[in-house]
Amino acid sequence: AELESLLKSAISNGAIEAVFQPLVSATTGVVTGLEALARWRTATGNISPEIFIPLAERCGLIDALGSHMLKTSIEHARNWPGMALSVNVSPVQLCNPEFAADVISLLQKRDFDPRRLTLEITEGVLMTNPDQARRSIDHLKKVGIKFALDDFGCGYASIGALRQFGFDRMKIDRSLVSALDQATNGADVLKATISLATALQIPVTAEGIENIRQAAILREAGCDQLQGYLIGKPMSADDISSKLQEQA
Ligand code: G
Ligand code: G
Ligand code: MN
Ligand code: NA
Repeated sequence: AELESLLKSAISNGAIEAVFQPLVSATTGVVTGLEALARWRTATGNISPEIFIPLAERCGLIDALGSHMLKTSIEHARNWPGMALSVNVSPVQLCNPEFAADVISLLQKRDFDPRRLTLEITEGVLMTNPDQARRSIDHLKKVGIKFALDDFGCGYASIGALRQFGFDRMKIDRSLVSALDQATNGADVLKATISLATALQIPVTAEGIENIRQAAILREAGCDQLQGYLIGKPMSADDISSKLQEQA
């Protein structure tokens, strides 16, 4: 209960910040987009999003947290013309019937091109509340916002779901990528998954790339976008600005 009230004030006083992780073209290595990730720094250390995101979901703060993240992320992305912006959205937000209209009005107020924005969602919501999820997704897609199915391969989402809900991109979970380092048939499963998505004309991002061998396998298997510590860790907005300057 104490953490809950700390979180509440952290959201309103700006103690929750966005860091950004580069998304690069698999063929050229050029940064084409940035994924915003929430960070909570306190006087006694950082609290992981693995703790405070589920807490926010449980105690009704996720809509406020999500809208804070979207606002700060687009404020920063304004300084990065041409870059795509990805923002994670909780299933709880997507099931709120007001979510879509709130996002659209926020983008309008801040004059941010909806075609630059991708919302990353995990598969859970597609099973628990498919009707509301579909309504929110359809509404947001109409104005040009894109959707990525996050963490693909660590749960039950099927390639069918990708298509049914109109996802624009699939993100291969980093557990599948790290499995490439073991002597199993991990590479075959990955390649088959990527070919299926590619056959449906759904582009694939590989997450959690930590070494050049993984990068080579995934590029070869048809991923058009790579992400991970090898390419770039999540960074402050200032560090991203410098990185983009170098590439320009
Ligand atoms: O950044 P890190 O890898 O520590 O994130 C841990 C988890 O928290 C990931 O599953 C990530 O998607 C999630 N996460 C990070 N930032 C946000 C956010 O702004 N909103 C939501 N819903 N999840 C986030
Ligand atoms: O669930 P989602 O894919 O949004 O989670 C993103 C999380 O993964 C972030 O917390 C980020 O810090 C973490 N992450 C990003 N790249 C890597 C990587 O190469 N290795 C590991 N272990 N974690 C990563
Ligand atoms: Mn994500
Ligand atoms: Na992920």
